[in-house]
Amino acid sequence: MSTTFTPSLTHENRIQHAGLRQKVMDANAAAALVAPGAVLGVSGFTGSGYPKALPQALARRIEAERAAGREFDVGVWTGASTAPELDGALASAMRQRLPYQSDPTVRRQINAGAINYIDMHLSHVAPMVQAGFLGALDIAVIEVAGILPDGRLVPTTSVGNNQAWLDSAKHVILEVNQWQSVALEGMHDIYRIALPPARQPIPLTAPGQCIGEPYLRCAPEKIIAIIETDATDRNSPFKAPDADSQRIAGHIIEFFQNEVRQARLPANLLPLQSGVGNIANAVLAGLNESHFEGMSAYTEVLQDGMLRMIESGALSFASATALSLSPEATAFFNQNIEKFRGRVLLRPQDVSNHPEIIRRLGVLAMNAMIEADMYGNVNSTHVMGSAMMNGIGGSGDFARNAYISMFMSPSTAKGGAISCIVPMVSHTDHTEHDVQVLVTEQGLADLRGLAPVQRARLIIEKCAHPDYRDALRDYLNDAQKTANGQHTPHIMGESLAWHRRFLQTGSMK
Ligand code: 0RQ
Repeated sequence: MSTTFTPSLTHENRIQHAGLRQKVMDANAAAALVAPGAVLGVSGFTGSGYPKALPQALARRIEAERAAGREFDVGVWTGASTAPELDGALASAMRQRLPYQSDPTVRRQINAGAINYIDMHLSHVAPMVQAGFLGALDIAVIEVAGILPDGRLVPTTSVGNNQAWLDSAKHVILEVNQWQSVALEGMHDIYRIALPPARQPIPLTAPGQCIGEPYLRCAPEKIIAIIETDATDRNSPFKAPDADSQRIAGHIIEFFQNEVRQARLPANLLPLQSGVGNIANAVLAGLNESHFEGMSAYTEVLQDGMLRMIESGALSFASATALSLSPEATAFFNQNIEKFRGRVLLRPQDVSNHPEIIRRLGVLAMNAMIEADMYGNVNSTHVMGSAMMNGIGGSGDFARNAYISMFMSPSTAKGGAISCIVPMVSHTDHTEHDVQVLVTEQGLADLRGLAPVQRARLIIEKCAHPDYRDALRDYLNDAQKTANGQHTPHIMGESLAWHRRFLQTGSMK
């Protein structure tokens, strides 16, 4: 992409459209425009670019309405997870939530059965909303860095589903955030994917290619309110990589080195995708210290690890839909934003996570999991089969379509009381067919070209914690003796006995 982009926005003049300046009001006045039962399409992706004022004002209004005995709830659709100012504030007011969250209060409400949570592949959301599969969208609430004289909108630190919300919603409320750097202008690539039968191939053949324009578009007459804010994105700091994460990173780097030696991957690898969380960050830190150079990323979130890789030169380009930076990395990014121009591009999530592009580029996908079974099926979302953790997020978009799909986790959880390698997963998000490599701190199982029983033997020996290996071997041996077929032997009455034992005794042992 061009590095000679000249931004139009200035810090002092963020709302440059004369007519829209008349729509500025405070958050309480804007919240009064939201009707009970409304479905809101809200900006925000992994703690970045979410509206900071309207959700809190709306939460106060809903509380007051309910105190006066009037029913009031809302549906909340986002890009992915947001922050306490949005998900936390509205948790008790939500009737419906999609497509991904990681907020403790929302999680509690989901698991109490109080919120209808629709856990979706992130690339599916925009087309399904645009096709009308999910019903009408009443109001888009979108954070922007500014508004140009002709009404084009400068996005902030995430793009997510913003263009889809602006296109589909009946009305739009904008938050213009003074805290967001005006220098973000030019670092986005907004491309619309048409619905069938008008859909065309997406002309993207390299992570750094621009195929759209750097602005969101919205018909000015749909905009019913503009709120001015000055508040930071709120991401939590990453933990320093612990020993297990470092071991996982080490196994992955060794695997990549061997793939290069075997001429199965080029010396600068293929575009990387990395999930959220501390393990993912540790893997990136490990890659930054490895000898790989000239790498690229075609991913969903750009977190601290990737920022450091860009800074060190190990990563030449990162395409994502959102930044997901710690407060320190956010400050560094904002102070040094010009260094990142031409090296970072934020795209709509139906492009960042699009199967066609992931398959074309040959993305190397690295995602965390809750548990895997000995045949390689992966559970990313449910604790003990029933309780929602966060959601599938983009992991399925990448896993199904990656060049090599890897899942990683420590081999145990809760101080060793849980084995993350189990006879049968208690919930399946990624089937064995979408999982080519499993990694724990114990080792890496390369499952490519193996049949189920071969996979099981390798996963047990390479990935399971030594405390659970014998029990897994016993289960597999017993299953081979008693199962009604030898392709994927299971003992139906026992396959979930480890989970049952944990629920009854607090330990799988
Ligand atoms: O619990 O928080 O109470 O300590 O799960 O586990 O090991 O810290 O790992 O933070 O990377 O999260 C899969 C949830 C992993 C995440 C998941 C408990 C463990 C701990 C967290 P505590 P860790 P992480 C692109 C990719 C789906 C979305 C995705 C996730 C907590 O990575 O949500 O991949 N992924 N998106 O103790 C019971 C087990 C457990 C367990 C771990 N087997 N049973 N509890 N835990 N294993 C990004 C987006 O889509 C936006």
